[in-house]
Amino acid sequence: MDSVVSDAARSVVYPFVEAEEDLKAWQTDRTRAPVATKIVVAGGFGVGKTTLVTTVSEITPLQTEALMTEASEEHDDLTATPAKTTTTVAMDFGRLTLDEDLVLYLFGTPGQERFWFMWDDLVRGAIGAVVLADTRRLKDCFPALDYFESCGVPYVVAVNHFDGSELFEPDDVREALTVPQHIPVMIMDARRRISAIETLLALVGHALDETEE
Ligand SMILES: Nc1nc2c(ncn2[C@@H]2O[C@H](COP(=O)(O)OP(=O)(O)OP(=O)(O)O)[C@@H](O)[C@H]2O)c(=O)[nH]1
Ligand SMILES: [Mg+2]
Repeated sequence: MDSVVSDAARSVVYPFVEAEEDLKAWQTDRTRAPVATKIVVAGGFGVGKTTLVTTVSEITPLQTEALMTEASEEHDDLTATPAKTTTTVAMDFGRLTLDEDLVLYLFGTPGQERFWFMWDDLVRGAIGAVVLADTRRLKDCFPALDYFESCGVPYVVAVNHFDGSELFEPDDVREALTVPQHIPVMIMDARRRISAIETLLALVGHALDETEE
């Protein structure tokens, strides 16, 4: 399978590698088994988690979408996403080969509060998480930020920019959410593959930085 990683992107995935001659033999051995990494995509209700996993997955993603009915009207605010008809009730699952020896397994969390009890299981063994945010409902991502801060899993904040919503600078979002300086904050579009892959690369780079310490 062709690698989706450009030379520039490779420097994000392998940030410590300066030049080819500095590589150890095991690093250039392309016959070894790929490293499988688990990444979690979290965030508030309807922020675009399922969309992101579906956009980047090279396999048909596993989805657990259930039709939304009038029964959940009082709980699930659809003002920002009126076209939304389904919601994730367990998880999303997809796979992305970043390089011949680096495979990401993506797990999307359910967004609704009543399913948060599943997060501990979904997050077990993950190298990091993408916390998706929507600037029209920033407070919805606080539980995810708190969760990853408290359990020490590296995370990045990705604003999924919805058409028609005001476009903010990453620094404005960082300030509004009081995200520490060393944590990447980016603006992206969960419907665009390149944009979503850039977000995942930023997370992998950040997770490597964090585990290096
Ligand atoms: N305009 C726009 N719509 C988007 C974007 N991302 C997602 N959507 C739409 O927003 C809705 C919500 O997307 P989902 O991917 O289901 O959100 P989710 O976070 O998985 O939702 P839950 O699992 O129910 O919490 C869907 O109708 C998507 O088509 C985006 O970047 N721009
Ligand atoms: Mg979903």
